[in-house]
Amino acid sequence: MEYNHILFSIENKIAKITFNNPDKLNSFNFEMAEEVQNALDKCNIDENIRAVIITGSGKAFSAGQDLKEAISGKYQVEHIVDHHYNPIIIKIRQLAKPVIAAVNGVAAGAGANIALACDIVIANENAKFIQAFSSIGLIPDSGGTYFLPRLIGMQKASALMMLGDKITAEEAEKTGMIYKVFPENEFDEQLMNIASKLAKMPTRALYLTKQALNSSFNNDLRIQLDYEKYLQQKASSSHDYNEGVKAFIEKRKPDFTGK
Ligand code: T3D
Repeated sequence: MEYNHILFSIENKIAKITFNNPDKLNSFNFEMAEEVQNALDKCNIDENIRAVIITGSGKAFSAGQDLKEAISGKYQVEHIVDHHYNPIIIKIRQLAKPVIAAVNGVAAGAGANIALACDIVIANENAKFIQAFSSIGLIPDSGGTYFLPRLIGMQKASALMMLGDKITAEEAEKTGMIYKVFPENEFDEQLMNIASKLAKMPTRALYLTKQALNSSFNNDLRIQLDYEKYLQQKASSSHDYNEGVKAFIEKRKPDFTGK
């Protein structure tokens, strides 16, 4: 597929998907949503990729749905949600590699919630997060009502979603909505440090960790313990488990292959 609304690159086992519609703050139209899904599929399949970055070009991460497309009457809202956002969220959660949201600027509406679906969310100090939906008479989608209360608690999630407040990256870090905020001049370097570290880690174990976390809030303790046992057995049959233990005993750095 040719990409006209995103940039896609692979370097040192790290794939980067960049929303690239900066004049409209990287808001999502039909084609862009398809391109993002296609790129996520590539990241999942390509064994050479061991970490994925999602970010935006220009001053925004993403302002969510392109509202001009939304009111054009071309598509039903439910079709947009079904076609654009739900598959993106599922693909991120099922992707067998860690996904980092590098929130370089404002993240609003579905843009904010796509970031929150990622495994690790970091933000530039100038970034802002806005559950912008209530300001235009919509409800939060793209998994917002699933992830946000789990990240920051029901009360704060409910207030942010109803009031549509803009919160800073610093506040987002404080509330546990995101992992870390970095100063603008350090952001790219810190992002690459995290991505490079992840790309050298036991990818399979990271994926199994993600699977455990995906079901953590839906299981009771006994079922989750059983699921951990099942996933741990799988992890222990990997090349990287063998290598990790050998390296520890031999007092050297492990050379993980991701298998
Ligand atoms: O079909 C459905 O709608 C269902 C799906 C819903 C999913 C959703 O994501 S709903 C939520 C949609 N997003 C929003 O409501 C956010 C709208 N944008 C804003 O509130 C503001 O732009 C921001 C707070 C994000 C940033 O403000 P600011 O002052 O930094 O920038 P700006 O001047 O508002 O925007 C710059 C340009 O981007 C401007 O274009 P112009 O006037 O220079 O030609 C603006 O119109 C455009 N832009 C920003 N967001 C969108 C957009 N164009 C289309 N769609 C957008 N979402």
